[in-house]
Amino acid sequence: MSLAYETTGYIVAETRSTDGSGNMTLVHRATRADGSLASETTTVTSASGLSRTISFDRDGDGVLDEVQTEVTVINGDGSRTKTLSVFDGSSTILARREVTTTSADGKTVSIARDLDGSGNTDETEVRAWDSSGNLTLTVTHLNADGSTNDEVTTVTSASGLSKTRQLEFTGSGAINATETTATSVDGSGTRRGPSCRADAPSSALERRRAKRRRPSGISPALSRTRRRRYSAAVCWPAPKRFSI
Ligand SMILES: [Ca+2]
Repeated sequence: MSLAYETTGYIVAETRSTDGSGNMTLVHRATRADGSLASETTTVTSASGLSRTISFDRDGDGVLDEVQTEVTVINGDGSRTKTLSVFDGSSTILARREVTTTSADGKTVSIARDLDGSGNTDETEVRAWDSSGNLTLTVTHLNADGSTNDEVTTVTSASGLSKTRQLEFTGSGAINATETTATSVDGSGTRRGPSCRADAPSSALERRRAKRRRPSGISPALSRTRRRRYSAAVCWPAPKRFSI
């Protein structure tokens, strides 16, 4: 047990204990000057270290407000899958869940997020490094039926000097805009770009979604001026110049 004073004026005590099976319990208690409990956090870690439960009583009323569980499974191929679940204080109502799978070589990380505890995956994120160290990051938002709503893919070179971002916001798979950022290597550190190319919206759905991204200056027409304005709308942050 250790005692310490927090800047808030609470007295903080940490208690560690280990049961016969090797499971470790860490209790973190903050008490007020009058001895009443301000908050308490209990962390139970399994002997293997692969499973952990954290219980929060944030206001010290003796009733749990949130329970988090984190379970890691080592798969047959050497990859690891970690599932983080956040529940209400009763441990029964799921608030959100995140499942992260890391490949054995650590070069691919896939995350599936259920942002509202509905049981469906709302967002996926995949980070993949190739043998040269280039990183491809793909963030996909899913509809309730599991289909793709929109997707942004960002490729960053190993040097970090170039970045390409592709936006797809209809779920069709067709890229709606490509933004590239490059930094020169001439020694002066001059940064060029970003430049952005946005393809003209091909459907009413794309036009609506583009309009939602930035309400002004949207036009589905193909005139050069209007395509520039469309690029300005879909490329975010707004680029300084366009290549159309
Ligand atoms: Ca409470």
